[in-house]
Amino acid sequence: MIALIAGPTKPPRFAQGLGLPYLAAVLEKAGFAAKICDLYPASPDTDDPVVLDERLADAIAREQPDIIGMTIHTPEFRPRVRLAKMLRERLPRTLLVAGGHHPSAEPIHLLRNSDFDVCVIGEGEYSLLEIARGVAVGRKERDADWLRDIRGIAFKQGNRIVRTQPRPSVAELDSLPLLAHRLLGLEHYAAHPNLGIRSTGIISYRGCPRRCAFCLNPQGRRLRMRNPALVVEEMAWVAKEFGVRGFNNYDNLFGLNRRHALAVCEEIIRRGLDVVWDSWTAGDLVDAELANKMKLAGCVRVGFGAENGDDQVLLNTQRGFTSAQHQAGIDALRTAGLPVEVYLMIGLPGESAASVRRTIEFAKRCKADGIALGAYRPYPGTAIWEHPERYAVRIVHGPDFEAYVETASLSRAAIFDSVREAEAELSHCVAKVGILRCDRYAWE
Ligand code: B12
Ligand code: SF4
Repeated sequence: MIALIAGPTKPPRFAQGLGLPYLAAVLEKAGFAAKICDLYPASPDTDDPVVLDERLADAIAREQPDIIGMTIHTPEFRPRVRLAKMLRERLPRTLLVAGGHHPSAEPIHLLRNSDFDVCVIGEGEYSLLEIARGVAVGRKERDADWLRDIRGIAFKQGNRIVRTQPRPSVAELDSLPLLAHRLLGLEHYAAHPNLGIRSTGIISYRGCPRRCAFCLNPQGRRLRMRNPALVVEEMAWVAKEFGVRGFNNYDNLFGLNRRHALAVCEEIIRRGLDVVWDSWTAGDLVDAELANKMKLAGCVRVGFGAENGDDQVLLNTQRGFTSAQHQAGIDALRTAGLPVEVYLMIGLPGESAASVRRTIEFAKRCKADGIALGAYRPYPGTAIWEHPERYAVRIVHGPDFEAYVETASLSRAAIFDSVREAEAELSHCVAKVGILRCDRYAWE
């Protein structure tokens, strides 16, 4: 059996990633038993994350899995390494495999500093399947040479770390089996605040050719589209099979391929599907036609990663659009009757008091239904993390990939003050303003 863990939380929880259901579907199709552990075992007596992890580790250990796969996002580095240690203590011979954004960015460091045996880099479906096949034929030695034949991984071999050849991303998304939603137990999730009902994710394509300097995307640059009819068929199947009519569209940017996005909307409309969904897009991608089709197809909320209101900061960040383009997109969506929530980050390359002012003015005039503000946090594997000097920022590193950025003219304190001042000023003129990320680390 293969146990798969994403960031486990106590219920109620309203969103779940699609990485594990995709991995589990491929494993099951090949005949392996898989289990997804996304929620902690019922523990009404405690909220202590260490105790919850202990209980999860106990529950998994009872099942004696052959492999445990775990998703790691960078901010979750410390608790996931702790959980891996608990699992290793209970299951000395089980292969521990890490995947997702953090292992894709820092596989060598993770293997050197944790109990994980293998890191899967990039999309994990076929690397994990090959690992499972190897374990199934008795290749259980955790540091054995057989892992060398598997592309797209790094693994421990004695004191050395071996990194294999990169694996090309999944070419034919339509060949992937139906998502293993069944293993998530969708009935245990709460209503999604954006939709007002229970929901799950949906993806119509993978990959992103853009090069935002703060982004690491394990899906790679190559755009791969799913057949729109199959995307909509999946939505219909989820609604029928699990009674879930809400969908969070996890396309990196809905509308990146305009014809494809229109085709997805048109197919939902043609089939008369009774679904609601939210999505993320950018200003240069939506116009009146697409916005109207999205509305007709059941879209009820759009998130905009505008990031900043200053065009030079956007240019420095290689974001690929201007604030005027964003405004045009927001206008098109709102005219179509779609609420728009704009996400803004302060502290990107080139940020100054003047650019913060422009961001606040943009937030005031853009007429978004909600504004979410945050202080930019750099992540490993991104261009800014790798080459801060090229972006004229200073990265201050703490333990476990905790880090912050200072620009030539804004210190950490000034960036925090700017976020708070922006929130205070905007709360007078925008219906919904919130701070998404603006916390000091324990070591600061
Ligand atoms: C849905 C989602 C969530 C959901 C569910 C998360 C979960 N635990 O599954 C919720 C809302 C809970 C969430 C929370 C957080 N998230 Co989130 N989330 C997303 C989102 C929008 C979609 C993820 C998804 O389903 N993608 C589609 C699937 C198919 O791709 P995938 O997840 O990358 O999985 C593939 C590969 O990565 C790999 N893989 C992934 N896991 C594993 C595991 C194994 C064993 C293997 C072999 C392979 C493998 O194979 C998969 C299939 O090809 C992404 C943005 C995005 N567009 O990806 C952000 C994103 C992943 N989240 C992010 C972050 C930072 C967080 C939080 C830490 C935020 C916070 N500060 O609290 C928390 C952490 C939660 C947690 N406990 O783990 C960042 C990660 C950045 C980074 N460098 O680490 C992203 C990229 C958003 C961003 N740009 O900032 N998130
Ligand atoms: S942040 Fe930029 S590069 Fe990353 S997925 Fe979104 S648009 Fe693409």
